[in-house]
Amino acid sequence: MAKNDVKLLGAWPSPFVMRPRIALNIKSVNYEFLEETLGSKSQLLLQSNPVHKKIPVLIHADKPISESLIIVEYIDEVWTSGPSILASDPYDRATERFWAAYVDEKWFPALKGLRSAQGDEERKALMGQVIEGIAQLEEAFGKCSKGKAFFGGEQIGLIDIAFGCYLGWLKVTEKLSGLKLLDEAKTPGLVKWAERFCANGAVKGVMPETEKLVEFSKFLQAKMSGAPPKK
Ligand SMILES: N[C@@H](CCC(=O)N[C@@H](CS)C(=O)NCC(=O)O)C(=O)O
Repeated sequence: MAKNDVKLLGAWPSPFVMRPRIALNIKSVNYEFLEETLGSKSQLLLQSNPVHKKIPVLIHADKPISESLIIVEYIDEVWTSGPSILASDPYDRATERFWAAYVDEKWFPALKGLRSAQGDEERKALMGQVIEGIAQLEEAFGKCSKGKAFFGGEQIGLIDIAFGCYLGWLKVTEKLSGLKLLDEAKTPGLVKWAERFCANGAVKGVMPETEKLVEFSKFLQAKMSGAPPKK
């Protein structure tokens, strides 16, 4: 597959953009990474994803595909010679899609909400949801991994990609709040899983460094409030 047959519109800090990047790495597919500039949208993005106007967008042989989890499934179905990302068993596949939807629809919105929470009460409620979600994911990890390295078993699967891509922002939240969210005592499975996921060859090069993300988060915060970023 020629590199210019596969293009990915994205940006380095986006957890959603990491997903197709990891999937393409798993399948050893070369691709051109076209970085969008913060605060503006390229013509190519607007014409490729006119409905949501969001990244990531995968452009394969001039055809655009949007929505990170849909792109990951597309990659899995097109490049079948690489390791499978989704489970072959229909029940396991349904379970993977369930948890992938859970982290996107319930868990990450609570984590993200912490950034703009108004007052201690709202912050406490959101933190409670984040912690409860992590406990549920710890339990899911035990059931899905069946003692193996990843939610997907021996290999990185859909839940690993969906949840794992939020680890950078989870670490930023830990740093800025001073609270440990993945904790040896309460979530031993996820602590080890997170280490393995971040060290995996398909992930290492695309997982942003926490310090860089912390700086980016401060920059975003300042941009939202109109103030210069704090050093
Ligand atoms: N559900 C989408 C979410 C994508 C998303 O929120 N992308 C952000 C970057 S992290 C974006 O493009 N934001 C620009 C905007 O909202 O206008 C997916 O999974 O791909």
